[in-house]
Amino acid sequence: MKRRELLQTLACAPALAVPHLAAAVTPRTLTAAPATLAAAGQASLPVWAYDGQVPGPVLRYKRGAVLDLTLHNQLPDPSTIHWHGIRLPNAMDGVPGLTQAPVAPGERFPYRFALPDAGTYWYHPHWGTPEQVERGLAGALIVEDDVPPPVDLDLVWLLDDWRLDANGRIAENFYNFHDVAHAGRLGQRVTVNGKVDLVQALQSGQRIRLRLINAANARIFALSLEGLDAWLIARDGIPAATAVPWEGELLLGPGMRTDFIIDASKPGRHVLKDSYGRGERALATLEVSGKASGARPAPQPAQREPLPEPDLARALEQRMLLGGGAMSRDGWPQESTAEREARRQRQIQGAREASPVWTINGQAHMSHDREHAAHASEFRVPRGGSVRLTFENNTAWWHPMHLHGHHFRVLSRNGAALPERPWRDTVLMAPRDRVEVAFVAENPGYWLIHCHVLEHHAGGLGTMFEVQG
Ligand SMILES: [Cu+2]
Repeated sequence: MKRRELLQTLACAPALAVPHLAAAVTPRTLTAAPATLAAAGQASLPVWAYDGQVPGPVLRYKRGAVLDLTLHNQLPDPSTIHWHGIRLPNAMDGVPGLTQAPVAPGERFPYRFALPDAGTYWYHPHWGTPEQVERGLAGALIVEDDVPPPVDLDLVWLLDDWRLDANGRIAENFYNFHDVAHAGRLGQRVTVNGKVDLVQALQSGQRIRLRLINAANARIFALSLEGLDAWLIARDGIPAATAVPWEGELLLGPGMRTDFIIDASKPGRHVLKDSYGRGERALATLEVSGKASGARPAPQPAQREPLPEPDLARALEQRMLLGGGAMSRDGWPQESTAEREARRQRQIQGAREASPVWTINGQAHMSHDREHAAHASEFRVPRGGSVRLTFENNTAWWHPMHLHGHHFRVLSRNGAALPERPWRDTVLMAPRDRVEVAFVAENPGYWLIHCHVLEHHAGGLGTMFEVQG
């Protein structure tokens, strides 16, 4: 059976029927609950955690395996799990009020779907997302290559930042107006796997794979590593055509992933740095012991499995104009006086709710983490149809735009064609950028397109489209 047919079979079959995949299924439970643990440089920090860990456990599967996981919600709030970057049936996408009911406190929800693509992915809630992700609910989902590039160590580093208050606790000012209207919630404490100043010991001569995941609410990491030979081999899970030497700063927006191969050829301490915004921060250190070893040939990325190729000649063309935010040229979303007052009262009473600040094609899509059914689809496309989508960022801010359930090719940026047409599930847009992407609408259902700065999404910067089955 061809892969495309397989996916179509999966898409129209009930979630439990996956007869064509022989890989073993090992059911497991993942519990989301409050916990107090050492994280973000604090000896005991109250967090929300998956299985008592921050970040959550690394979930590892073979390509083609079936993920069979039951979320047990022991949080005081409803929750769901979204599987970022995975091409899956719509009912498994974890969007409350759109693909499933929110999982109430004390309740369980089974997620069961095949993993079609190898790569570095991640999971996080999609209900009350700015708060739940900031409190610690995020983890890596690794789907192993059929034939991985040979390495001595395969490391997964989940990058995050934390805003702590004067008492060293997670600051409670979620959804505050300034964060929503500007760059989102940035924290003063930057961590790798929940730790400040993580040190990884290596032996000289080792070759490692380093998988980086940006799980921060809003921080764009500007990553650099000096002193070691390093190559970029995958973005957003998808292998690059060839390994690209890592030089200078690599921008990794919220939701985005990047995989590197790094050779521990020189002894000493080599620091992974972030130079986003003002100043420079050490994220983690690779500490190489032993004698210097010689340079090795560049690695080969894993073989890329074919993804459904968009048919540009017949594609549905859509434009998405991103507007609003602080310093907007064209004004802010319109609200009636009554709506504004009702929302202000709810906020005063403690509702976790943003104000409408951002728009797509003139509409602020509010309550997007809770009440999707109240929104209209931005466009509809028959299953198997191609879509050519142009994002125009008419704002003064950066936005990592994420498409649920699909990979897309990036065709051009600001009128300049990208010859390789790289595959992504999240594309980072600078202020005033114009980016064209294209994809095949594979699976029936309602899919989100939104900014992965979580406060921007909460403030209206998201929409959805329908794939008609
Ligand atoms: Cu944004």
